[in-house]
Amino acid sequence: MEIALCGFHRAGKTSVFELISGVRIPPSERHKPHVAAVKVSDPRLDELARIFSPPKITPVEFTFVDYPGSDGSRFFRPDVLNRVRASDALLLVLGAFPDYGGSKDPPSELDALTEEMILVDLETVEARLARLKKEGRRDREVELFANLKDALESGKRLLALDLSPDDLKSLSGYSFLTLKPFLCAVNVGEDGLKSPAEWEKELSERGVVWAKVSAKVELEVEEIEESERDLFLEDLGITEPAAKRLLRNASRALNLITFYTVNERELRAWAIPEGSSAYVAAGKIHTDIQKGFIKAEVAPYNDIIEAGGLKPLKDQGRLKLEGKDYIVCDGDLIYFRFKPP
Ligand SMILES: Nc1nc2c(ncn2[C@@H]2O[C@H](COP(=O)(O)OP(=O)(O)O)[C@@H](O)[C@H]2O)c(=O)[nH]1
Ligand SMILES: [Mg+2]
Repeated sequence: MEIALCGFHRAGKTSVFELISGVRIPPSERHKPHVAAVKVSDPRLDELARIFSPPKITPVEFTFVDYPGSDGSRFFRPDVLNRVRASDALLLVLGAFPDYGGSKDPPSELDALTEEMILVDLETVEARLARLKKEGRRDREVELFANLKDALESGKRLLALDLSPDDLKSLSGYSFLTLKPFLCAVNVGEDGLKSPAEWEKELSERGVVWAKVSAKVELEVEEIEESERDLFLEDLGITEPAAKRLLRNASRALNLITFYTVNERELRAWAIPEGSSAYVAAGKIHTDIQKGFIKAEVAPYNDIIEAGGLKPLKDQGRLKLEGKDYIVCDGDLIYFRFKPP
């Protein structure tokens, strides 16, 4: 899962990237692109690790990419576009701290970014439509692209359209920006963490998943000695590190659930879209497991904790044996039976 940080120049993208990744970027490196893999902390994985004591524990990882902006109002320039298009999701950084040169109003900032993304997608849609027209086509694809054009022209994200799985599949090669799931990090000043702001309601009413960060201050707090840190955090109204807050929100915004696998070598957490089948989950691990899929032995997390392990659950006959179409639940521990190639 790759997440691209997007936002206007000096909104705080690189600072948020530093917070999430734990990497510190010196001034001489700030104009370069940055990539970091970030492990997602997961209390359930810690609990399972206590039960299974595996030699190796592998949490879910998200890859974050931070692209440098340049002066001027646009972010989605051609050089940035390819990387953003290749990402699975977007983290929109909205500047709202007092020194920020932009609007400082997160909903307007979001609208301005959305408008840019809509224009980029519209260009792709129009080019495709022109081509289809030239070929004299009158099929479903023409109808679909005409619908996309209407939606974009009326200022809608493609994500807001209720596209069928078939349509989504046929659009997957276009990497539309407004079809990518996103969440917002609103970068407020140090006073902004404590007090609720007017824009909060507006963002929430729009169904946007967002979290407040105060990137500069939170980076500074991390430099403070641990023994003194709590006092500062309390003073700022911070109950949880920004990285944790953002990653928790990311899973929600991206509609991801976690399933687990364990063997004598490794306990591992995997993220898949909510609603995925056991077949899709198997493919996440290895195409051989997917191709040779026989059955999935499923133990829900709560059952394992309640029984105190997998063995007692098995002895009580409470392991579920599921087929390819089983819809995986958040927290399932799964053992895949498959025919090796
Ligand atoms: N006062 C204040 N300054 C910030 C905050 N976040 C970022 N900055 C500063 O704003 C400037 C631009 O931040 P940067 O993360 O490089 O923005 P980018 O262009 O979006 O990558 C830097 O000098 C940061 O130190 C903040 O929350 N408060
Ligand atoms: Mg930057």
